[in-house]
Amino acid sequence: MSLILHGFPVSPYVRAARIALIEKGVDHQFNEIGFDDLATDDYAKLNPFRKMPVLQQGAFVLYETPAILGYVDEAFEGVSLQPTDAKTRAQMQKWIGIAVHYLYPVGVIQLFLQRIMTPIMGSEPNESIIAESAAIASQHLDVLERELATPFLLGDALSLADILAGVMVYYINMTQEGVALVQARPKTADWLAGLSQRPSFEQTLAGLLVGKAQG
Ligand SMILES: N[C@@H](CCC(=O)N[C@@H](CS)C(=O)NCC(=O)O)C(=O)O
Repeated sequence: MSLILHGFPVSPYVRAARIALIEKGVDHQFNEIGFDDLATDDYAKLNPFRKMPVLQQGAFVLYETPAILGYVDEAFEGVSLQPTDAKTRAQMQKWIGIAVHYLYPVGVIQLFLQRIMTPIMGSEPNESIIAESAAIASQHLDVLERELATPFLLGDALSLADILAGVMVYYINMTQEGVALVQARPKTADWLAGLSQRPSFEQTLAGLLVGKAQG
């Protein structure tokens, strides 16, 4: 049964799902859609909340990125992207929650959107949103620096937590403010450098963002 991932490549959630599919070695098709497509009746049938990504496997349609990541890991052969013991698994869920509830709304939706995407769309960034969000992102990255194991968030093995949190920090690190924050935190900088060099991260950098990193 063919597997299709629908999404716009700049979206960090879409990128995380693509990275998981690549890390897992799952054969799939990436259907690139734009934000206008989210408003169509057809898209509402795939995701009534009109967000991306959506994973489609025949009649099986799945939205919500953490659910997609878990399904990709559990439904297919290949290296496991989730720990098995209860405590480490709970830590993985914790980092997925941190990515969704803290890193994304501040570091991506405010800092990255204003500093990187707003100029790409031809507008002036809002410097006060940038200053405020960079200050809060700094606190988020302090937690990461304090709790990060090496070489991955949970220790020896790449997990779904690295993929989702890693994509968010990758985008924060594209901004000039974010580069300074990451470079001031050596464990975070090493972790992100390691992830960024993986083929899955390299292959999923959206064309629109190539050459836009400010570091
Ligand atoms: N809870 C959703 C969030 C996904 C999400 O916010 N995607 C953004 C792109 S990064 C989106 O679809 N935005 C479209 C919109 O808000 O209109 C998930 O886990 O997949």
